[in-house]
Formats: sequence, C-alpha cells, structure tokens
Amino acid sequence: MKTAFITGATSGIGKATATLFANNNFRLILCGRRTERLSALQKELSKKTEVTTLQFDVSKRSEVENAFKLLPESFKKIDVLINNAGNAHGLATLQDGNIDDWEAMLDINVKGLLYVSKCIIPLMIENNAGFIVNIGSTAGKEVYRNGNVYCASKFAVNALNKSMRLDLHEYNIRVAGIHPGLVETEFSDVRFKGDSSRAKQVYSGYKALQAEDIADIIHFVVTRPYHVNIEDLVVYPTAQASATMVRKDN
Ligand code: NDP
Ligand code: 8X3
Repeated sequence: MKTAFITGATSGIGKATATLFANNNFRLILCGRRTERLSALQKELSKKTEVTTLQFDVSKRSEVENAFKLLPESFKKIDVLINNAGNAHGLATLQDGNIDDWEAMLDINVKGLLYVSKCIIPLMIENNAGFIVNIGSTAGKEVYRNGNVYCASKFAVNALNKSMRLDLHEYNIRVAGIHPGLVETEFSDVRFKGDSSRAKQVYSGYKALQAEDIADIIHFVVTRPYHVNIEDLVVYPTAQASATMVRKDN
C-alpha cells in the first residue's frame, strides 16, 4: 500500500484528493492548520484506509519541522508528496497591494512548499523512489492584471517544480507540476477575505473546474507505471481559454 502526504487537505483540491486516494488504497498523512477539519476528515477516511494527521502552518519553518518529527515511524515511507497548500490573498495592482498579503502568499505558496519538501526529500532519496506533485496554477504560466504577487508565487512553484525534476533525477524520484485554471473551492473566499458574494461571482455563469476534477488528474498522474513521469500539466475549464477569457452565459 502506498503512502501519500497531502498538504492543504482540509479543503478544496487537497480534500478531494485525500478522499479519492482513500478510496483507492492509499494510506494518508493529511495536513492543514484547521484541527477540527483534520479530525473530521480523519474520522471519515479511516473507515477506508489508515490515516494520520499533522497540524501545522506550512509558512512557519519550525512548525513544519516539529510536526514532521511527530510523524509515526510506520508512516515515514512516503511514496507521494502532494504540495497543494496555498492560496491567493487579495487582488490588487502592485501600487495598491497590501504588503501583508504579499508576504503571506510568498511565505505559504513558495517557502511553505520548500519547507515541507526539505523534510520529505531525504526520505525519498533514501528509498531511491518517490513522487512529488506540485500544485501550481495557470497563474504560474500567464500573468494577469492584479494577480502580480500571486502569479509570482506560482511562477516560482513552476520553477521549483522544474528544479526538483533536475535535482532529484539521479535519485529516481518523479516530479510533476499540475497547473489548474479556475477551480470552484474556498480559494476565492480566502482571496476576498470572506466576501462570499464576490467569491461566488468568480464561478458564476459557467462551469468551473471542480476539486474532484483535479483530484482525478492527480490520481491519474501518480498511478502511471513507474517509468512514466507526466512532468507538466495545464488544465482549464472548457469555458476558460486564458486567465481573463472566460465564456459566461450572462
Ligand atoms: P482552498 O482554499 O479550498 O484550500 C486551500 C488549502 O490550503 C486548505 O486546506 C488550507 O488549509 C491550506 N492552507 C492554506 N494556507 C496554509 C498554511 N499557511 N499552512 C497550511 N495549510 C494551508 O483552495 P484550493 O483547494 O483551490 O487550493 C489548493 C491549491 O490549488 C493552492 O495551492 C492554490 O493556489 C491552487 N490552485 C487553485 C486554483 C483555484 O482556482 N481554486 C487554481 C489553480 C491552483 P488550512 O486553512 O486548514 O490550513
Ligand atoms: C487560481 C486560478 O486564475 O484565480 O490559481 O489565479 S486564478
């Protein structure tokens, strides 16, 4: 049975991936900050597979390292790491942007991904095997107005994904970047700081990608035969053709 370590498992893409993986015989290490959600998900998915949880903020290096030390020995052979935790904070021009938002995005989306990877890569090197899936974004492929720092954080994820592929190549470790367009999750609630009507508008008038669509793709990518590495994958809703080109009904 394979073991998957999923960051950002309390919501959206991470939660859908955890659920799909539980149904497909993966053991799970589920991570996030919201303890109640972690416990509820552990309770639900434990009916199907072995589950452990780690509560930490990916942007806090000492929290990541300390949480990792608590990982039960039996869960330390990690086959798949899904670097998914992340969010956008705010949507504004650089001149109007909030510096706290910038720091949050760079700390979580970039440094958080690095802190978690740094804990897990040595174990994968020891095993001469492993699969790291980095959840980037189409925002890491194409900049859009007001997206600036969020886009920069996802361009960085794209660069780190390519770097990992090169650096870990000699250790037989697979690395994949998955870059979704608009996915209907709590993402926009976070971006607009709880303004749910503004968040709803982002996904109204067309069929956005669902978290389950991305989970399905992640599962497909990690279950290919070991000699196959899908390295970079961009996925949009059919109604979206670029960052700003979305065909809406109204
Ligand atoms: P959600 O807001 O639904 O989920 C985000 C997850 O990340 C939550 O589980 C949250 O858990 C976790 N998270 C956020 N900040 C931290 C932190 N500091 N420490 C630990 N965990 C954290 O959004 P999505 O599911 O949409 O987002 C998942 C990933 O997909 C992100 O990297 C996002 O950038 C990317 N993405 C999203 C797209 C979209 O349109 N929705 C499109 C392209 C990429 P908790 O709050 O419990 O810590
Ligand atoms: C999330 C998609 O277009 O809101 O990464 O940046 S977008």
